[in-house]
Amino acid sequence: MLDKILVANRGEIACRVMRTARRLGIATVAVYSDADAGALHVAQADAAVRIGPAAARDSYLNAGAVLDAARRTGADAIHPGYGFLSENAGFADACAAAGITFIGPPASAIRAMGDKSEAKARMAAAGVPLVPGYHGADQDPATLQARAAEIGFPVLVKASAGGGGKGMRVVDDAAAFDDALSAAKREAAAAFGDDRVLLEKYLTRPRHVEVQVFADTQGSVLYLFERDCSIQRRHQKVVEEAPAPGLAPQQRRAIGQAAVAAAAAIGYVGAGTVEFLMDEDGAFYFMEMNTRLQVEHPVTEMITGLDLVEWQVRVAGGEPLPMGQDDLAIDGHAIEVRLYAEDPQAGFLPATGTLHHLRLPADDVHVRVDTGVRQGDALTVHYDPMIAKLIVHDRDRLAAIRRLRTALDRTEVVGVATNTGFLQAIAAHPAFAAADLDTRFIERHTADLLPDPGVPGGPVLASAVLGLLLGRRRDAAAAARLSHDPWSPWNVADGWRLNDEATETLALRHAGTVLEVSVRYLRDGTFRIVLPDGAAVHATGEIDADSTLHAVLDGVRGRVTLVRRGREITVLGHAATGTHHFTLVDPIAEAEASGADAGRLTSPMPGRIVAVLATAGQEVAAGTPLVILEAMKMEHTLRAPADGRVTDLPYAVGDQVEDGVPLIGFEPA
Ligand code: MV4
Repeated sequence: MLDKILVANRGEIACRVMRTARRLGIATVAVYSDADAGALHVAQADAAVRIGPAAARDSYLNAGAVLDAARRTGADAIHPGYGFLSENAGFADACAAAGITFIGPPASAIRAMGDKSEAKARMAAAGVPLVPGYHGADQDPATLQARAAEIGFPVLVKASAGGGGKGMRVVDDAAAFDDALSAAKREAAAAFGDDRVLLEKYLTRPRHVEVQVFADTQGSVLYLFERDCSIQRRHQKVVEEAPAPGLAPQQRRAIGQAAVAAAAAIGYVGAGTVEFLMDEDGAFYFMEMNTRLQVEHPVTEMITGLDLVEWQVRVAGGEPLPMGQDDLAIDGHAIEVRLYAEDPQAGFLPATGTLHHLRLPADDVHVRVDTGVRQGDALTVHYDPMIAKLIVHDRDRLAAIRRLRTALDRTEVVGVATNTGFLQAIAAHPAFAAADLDTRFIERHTADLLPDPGVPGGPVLASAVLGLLLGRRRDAAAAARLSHDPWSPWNVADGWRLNDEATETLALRHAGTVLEVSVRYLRDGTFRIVLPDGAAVHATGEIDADSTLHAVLDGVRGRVTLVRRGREITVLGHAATGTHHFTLVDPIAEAEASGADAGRLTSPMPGRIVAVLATAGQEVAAGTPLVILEAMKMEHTLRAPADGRVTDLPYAVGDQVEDGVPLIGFEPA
């Protein structure tokens, strides 16, 4: 058994690995960048070593620094988690050379699965089903055209050096093939420096079904059943579940055995995932193999009752697999969703900020929350914007969906935009309940999943206003207690006026719309709020210590979480009401702010300029794309905020820019 494991990762996976290590009585070493000095995974480790500045390339991707930390702390093993160095064959070799156990597969297996074409060739040789296609070395356009015709259109042209959906092009008929091939080769050459392509039959409604495999150093290989990860956005998984809905036992055995054959063919050791495309007719085809523990491994743990990190540790320590294939069985159904700091209403742009309010569902027999953050933590652009994974389990899929909806209802985040509402919409969607899944689920149901935020209903707006008024009253009372004259009338915030009840007009901004309400302070200390549509609401209530607003609106008692920070008010209700952010409009503060950056378009995060689409002096219409920034593995297009003229473009393609730097000078018309 290993003695001390250094976890070469951060966030929820680092906390998760250390949780198992502690349970097994193994010492843990965390590594951290300057941005993570106060992070949860550092606090939970027995020892911690700083490995560099915030940027991942200088810290968590710095193999030398990680190995040095292992040597300095006497760690006899390194767990890479996922991402970062987890599929870096050179790092696996370096660990071996340093006499440190790499908790993962041999470097040779990582290399074998790293090249997509080589991987497919080896899978074909091992009898693992591949999508009908052509992976040959002859790249003559005439040959490719002929092979495409044999495959039958529609055909997918894929960059051999590509992956993750990059460099793919669908060709619907023979007439379009030549142009599409030329474009695909140009893109592949530009993106990967290698213009080789492969051809495949295009599956029009595939599901992404992956199989968890495990192999030990004595040659045993098992499958731990499958996961359906079809609900993805831009090749980023959003919802994962186990087992895959609707598979017959024979199919389950067949895809499991195919995955075992794939792992055995490359001499695999440790935890691995073999990804397949499953067609509507139930046929499955090898897509790729991931030589690491996956983000979504908890759903497999929940249906098998196993701890996959414990298996990793034991296998890395030379032990045989703890169970045989016939000992494994599926119990119930599990679903995982990834709670991200991103703004679905802004094209899922990663969100940064501070987690001023963070309330996640409590763990119980049906709910597991894996997280690496705490209330008060800052989320930066340096790393993946994951806040937590919510994993639920129950006896069957519909019961698990109900658990998921409840868990999402109990998820409250204020301080950064999140995808909570988007996840709730998926969990509530009839197509999800019907397991009508394929990789274009989100694309097909976008209108339902991303409705316009719209103007919030009366109770939500009234609650926000009531929260503001009660907060002001509480702040005034606190100030009075601190002042030299607690009973001074200047310390009262009840709008008292001689001979009449006071009234006040408030303006709140919600999703870009300013909502005006008027408030009448009634003699009994309650309020009469008139909403923008003219409806009047009698309101009273109180806010308790944990930000719960107990409101009585027109005699109806209700409860929402209400978080106020200065002029920002967030109302978090149930799925039906969702989360609504309001900003109290302060005309003076807004006038000061708007003068500062009018017409400047600044970089939303550190990144690299990949396109400049305008020239200084050019007149453009509102919404015209001007600059494209690449950051966080995504492209972000900065557009003209209004009709006007571009006055300055200080950066060129290829320039690295920091967060907040002005990228475009712009004069509104
Ligand atoms: C395909 C396909 C349809 N037909 N191959 C996308 C990324 C890479 N893993 C393979 N991908 C696909 N390959 C054939 N012959 C559709 C996809 C695909 C996809 C696959 C799995 C999960 C999400 C996806 C999203 C878009 C396209």
